[in-house]
Amino acid sequence: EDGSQAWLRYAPVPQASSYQSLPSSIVALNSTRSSPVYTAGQELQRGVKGILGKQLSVNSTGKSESTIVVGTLNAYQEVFGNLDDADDLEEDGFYLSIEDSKVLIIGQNERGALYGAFEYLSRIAQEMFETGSSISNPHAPIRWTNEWDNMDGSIERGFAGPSIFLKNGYVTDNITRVTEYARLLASIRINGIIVNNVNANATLLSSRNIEGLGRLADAMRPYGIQLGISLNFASPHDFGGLDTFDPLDPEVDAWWANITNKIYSRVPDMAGYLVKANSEGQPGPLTYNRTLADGANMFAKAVEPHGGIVMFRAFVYDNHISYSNWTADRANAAVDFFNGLDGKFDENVVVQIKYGPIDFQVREPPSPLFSALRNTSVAIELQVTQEYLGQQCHLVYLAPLWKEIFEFDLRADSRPSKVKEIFSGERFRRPLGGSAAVVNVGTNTTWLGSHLAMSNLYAYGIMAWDPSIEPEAVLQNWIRLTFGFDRQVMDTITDMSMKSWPAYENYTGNLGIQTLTDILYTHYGPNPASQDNNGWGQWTRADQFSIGMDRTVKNGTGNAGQYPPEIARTFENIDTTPDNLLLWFHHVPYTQPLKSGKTVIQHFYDAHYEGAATAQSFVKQWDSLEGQIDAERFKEIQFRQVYQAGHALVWRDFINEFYRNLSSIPDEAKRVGHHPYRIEAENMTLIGYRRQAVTPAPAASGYT
Ligand code: BDP
Repeated sequence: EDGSQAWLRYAPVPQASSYQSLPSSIVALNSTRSSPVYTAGQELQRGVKGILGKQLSVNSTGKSESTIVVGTLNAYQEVFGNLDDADDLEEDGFYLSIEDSKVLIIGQNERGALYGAFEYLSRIAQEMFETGSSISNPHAPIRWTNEWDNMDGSIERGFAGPSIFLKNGYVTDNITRVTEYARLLASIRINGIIVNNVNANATLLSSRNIEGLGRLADAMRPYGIQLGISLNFASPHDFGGLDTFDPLDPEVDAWWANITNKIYSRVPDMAGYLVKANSEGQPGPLTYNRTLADGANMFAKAVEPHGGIVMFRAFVYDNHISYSNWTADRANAAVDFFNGLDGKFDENVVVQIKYGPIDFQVREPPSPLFSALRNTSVAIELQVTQEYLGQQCHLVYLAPLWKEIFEFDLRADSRPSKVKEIFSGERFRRPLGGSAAVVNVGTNTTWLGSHLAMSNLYAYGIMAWDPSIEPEAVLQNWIRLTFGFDRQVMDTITDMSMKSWPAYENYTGNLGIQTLTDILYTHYGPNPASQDNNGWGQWTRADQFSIGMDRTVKNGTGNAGQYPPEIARTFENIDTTPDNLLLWFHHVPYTQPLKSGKTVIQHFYDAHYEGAATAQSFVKQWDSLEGQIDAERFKEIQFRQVYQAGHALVWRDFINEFYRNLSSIPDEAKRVGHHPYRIEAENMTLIGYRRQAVTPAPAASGYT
């Protein structure tokens, strides 16, 4: 078990033999090889063989009795007549009916039919043999991943080896893993992949690479997945040889139209473009005093004739803001930069907004931009790759974090306005909307570099389709599909996973202070000192007396005022701000009492001990599963858990020492600085060892 099959292992189920009334064949109502319906037929055959041990034939015609019929509604009705039960199908949706030996899997389109097939297989793989029929429609049309892959094959913030898409400056020749990835993503109902980094390199637009993109798209098409690419705004200048990239220059427009036509002639179903502009040194329309909307619309016009869309990132900010300015605030950037642009974007533009106002931190309120854009389609951006959240070396099950954001009610116009209703397009009646997750899979057989991290990818797809689902339920399906039916395995991995985000928050950065990692480069390991005194704006404003960002309107940066009035009032007032966002919105003395009665600083000390203790307990919990899980995955996960337990101690002591030194307030429990069982390697006399710098430095105590 090397992890490559993820949740699609199709392992035999214990009660296979008791499942008697199995259909005896499969009818897939399309035999074209690039059709997702054809894929569905093949997948059903493979899955039923693996799970139930029965070899079914696949045909493109046949009767509907004792058969699994899979196809689109149109194709079904042409052969078998009306199917009124499927009337409510929406785009990409499917109807699934299981009646003993007769199974109907009907998609609104071909992709939907494939999703239905995967749903059926997921059920039988979990021994969910109930009969009945149901319709499943997506929450939103856009359910994409973003991959931050560079042309040289490296991956920005990727933790599972080099790219499966790009190598040595070109699209890779070997697309085996691309096909496998498309299969995995189709099974969780993802319908688009952006294959290259948002910090984009224009050489992707060369003729050779366009041909390569064509090959990638060909590999994904049978899985109903559309390819998209990130663009570098300055391409007409840097790559096309023009002397400008001004979005309002007709020559620039023509250049984009031309290159876009060229791509579409090789990839006629390309999903569209993703654009990061005027952010972190990337070029953009502001360079020419044009608006962000001018920039986005230039691409929108180029893809519009082809039915493509433009995902325009809201992650626009200035990374040289002045720390000495008490009212400067990076959290204000998105609303400030998009101010006045609502309604000015073309209909095929979707503004892609990171879930929080800063940057994928362990705890953030939702971005206020979700409630500010009423006449613009939006999507939420999440991260499956654990950039600030332990980089797959720490177990952090992210679905509970996402769920909190999805369910957050922003109360726009004092009406129910959950974030999930905004990005689906429902709340402000937008035609487009959805989600994108930065995944950054690599060539490692586990895809993400860690077996347990795959619950995050699984949960992302399932929740993009249906955000109302509970994170624990999603997790348990994933556990059954990934590790089988053992009760202890189920209970243990559930318990570890559900405790993992709170534990990580506890031993990294709590009370809304952010993750406290090294901020300037690695985003890994404790480095609270790096947060302040720079232009990046992920500030804590910690000094010897007090800590936290004052984001109030009254005395601070005004960020609380970017939310609709009811929410703004909650965050403006220290008494109504939840403890877990206290330091996000308020600058307080270390002795400020929390709702629990503890002071801020004592909470820091206690939480860091608690979080680290939880990480220690994961090792024991995992060890108790020895023999219940195949040796390969058992050992690999054990290795990570032991590492996490050690690194959690580094985190705990580093952060506690840092704030004890800064505040000069001792830990009431007298623990800080007294770790009876811990001796730093640096303090020992070790024979045959020498001291060496560690990369990244904050991964080691004392940096060495
Ligand atoms: C930051 C990452 C950086 C990305 C940037 C982005 O550290 O690598 O380029 O976000 O999302 O979190 O554009």
